Amino acid sequence: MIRRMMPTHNCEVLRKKFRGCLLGSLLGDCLGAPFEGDFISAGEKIVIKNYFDKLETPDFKGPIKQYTDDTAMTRCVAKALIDKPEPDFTLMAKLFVKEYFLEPKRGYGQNVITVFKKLKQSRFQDIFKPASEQFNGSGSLGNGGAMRIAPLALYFFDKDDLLVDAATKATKITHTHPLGVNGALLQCMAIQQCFMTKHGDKIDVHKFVEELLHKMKPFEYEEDEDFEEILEKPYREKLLLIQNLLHRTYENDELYDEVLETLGNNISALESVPTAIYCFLKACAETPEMKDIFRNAVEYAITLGGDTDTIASMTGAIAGAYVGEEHLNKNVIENCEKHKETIEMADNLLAARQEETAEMKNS
Ligand code: R7I
Ligand code: MG
Ligand code: MG
Repeated sequence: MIRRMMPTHNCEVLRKKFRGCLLGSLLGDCLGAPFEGDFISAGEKIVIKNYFDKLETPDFKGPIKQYTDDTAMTRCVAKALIDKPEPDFTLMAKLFVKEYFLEPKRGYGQNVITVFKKLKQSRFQDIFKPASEQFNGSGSLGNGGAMRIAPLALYFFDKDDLLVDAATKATKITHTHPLGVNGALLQCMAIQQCFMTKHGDKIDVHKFVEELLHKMKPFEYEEDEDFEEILEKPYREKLLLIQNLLHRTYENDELYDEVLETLGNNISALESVPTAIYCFLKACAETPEMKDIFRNAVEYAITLGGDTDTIASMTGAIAGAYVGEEHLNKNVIENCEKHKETIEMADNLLAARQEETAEMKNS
């Protein structure tokens, strides 16, 4: 039985972690976007390292790094919670659709656009129906649910049941495939665990994975003892692979290839959420100084290539919830689109959460 320590974060720490998580998600998206779909060669890894070094140089100002659909949708989730502290998923669906038609060229997934169009045409009558019709009725298994889930993980950080329910519904507006939903749940739990870690404490990476394995159990098929049926536990299998990878002492090139082969780097939730978790844990295991963990995690995520904006964004949300705003580079933040609005949004989300808690106590 894994017992979770409740954090006794003071207001200052809460604010740092809310900001760290949402800024982390924004930075990963903005920095990863230029490399989306790329295969990263050894030479390009150096280019990415130099790119980070340059952005971290005090007063360096390049063209503002633009965010993509990952951030556009994350902002909608946060806005829905800020406007209606009792989660309103119809409002969330309306915000997704409004945002998409306002700025359709943010690199949305090919198929999710059909969902937006159907939602609009049906006037949001049944907000889960269009998504359930995707891919001949099996629903999308893309990472679009997981990539935008961070605000919910923050908002319900100490309310497990509400978090699971809300994250499931928020995901099912566009992704009803169990792999799409469970990917979002796993991402939520990774953020939540980072959030719950006492500020400044080191993470035990193996315990971190153990805890995720334990929490994912109710959402994946169980062994049928009578019939010895094949277990279907894809996310837990990925978590076991992460445990193995964290024990590896290979040279980096070999390890890199193994990460790509076993965890993956593509647009499906199964081959991107565990990868993001690994990027974070690898950085934790290998980085002595707290101040370097965020950069090392996000830089590594981008060097994996493939769905770089999304994997870096999910890595950034996890790492940012752990280290807090103070360990994200100020100059990098200032080079990203809507960074000020993101800080404001994090503060408003925290305020909404605190108001909701106060109301619950008074009722
Ligand atoms: O999941 P989704 O929102 O896409 C997110 C990705 C991120 O990388 C963003 O940065 C952006 O680039 O897109 O959008 P969907 O359209 O639901 O899914 C994305 C893609 O995954 C689809 O276009 C399909 O190619 C693939 N896909 C599937 N393919 C086969 N069978 C998703 N579900 C399935 C499936 O069930
Ligand atoms: Mg994107
Ligand atoms: Mg992407």
